[in-house]
Amino acid sequence: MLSEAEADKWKNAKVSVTLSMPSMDHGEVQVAAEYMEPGVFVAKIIPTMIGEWKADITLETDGKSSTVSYLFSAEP
Ligand SMILES: [Cu+2]
Repeated sequence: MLSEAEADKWKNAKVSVTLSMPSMDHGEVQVAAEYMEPGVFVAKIIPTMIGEWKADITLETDGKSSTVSYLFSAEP
């Protein structure tokens, strides 16, 4: 079980997802992820093009932020 303080920390965390295409230069799409439960956030984004995309997922909590990047391919 999480303590109340730990649970609050998750509820107050901010998670956002930024999508871009590394091989193209048409900018980024940023979406805030919605809190579901501790450790679980959901963001729904529809890539606008077929091809290789990069998702930068940023977690902000206690004034600190960390980012992880994923590469994925959008297919029809
Ligand atoms: Cu593109």
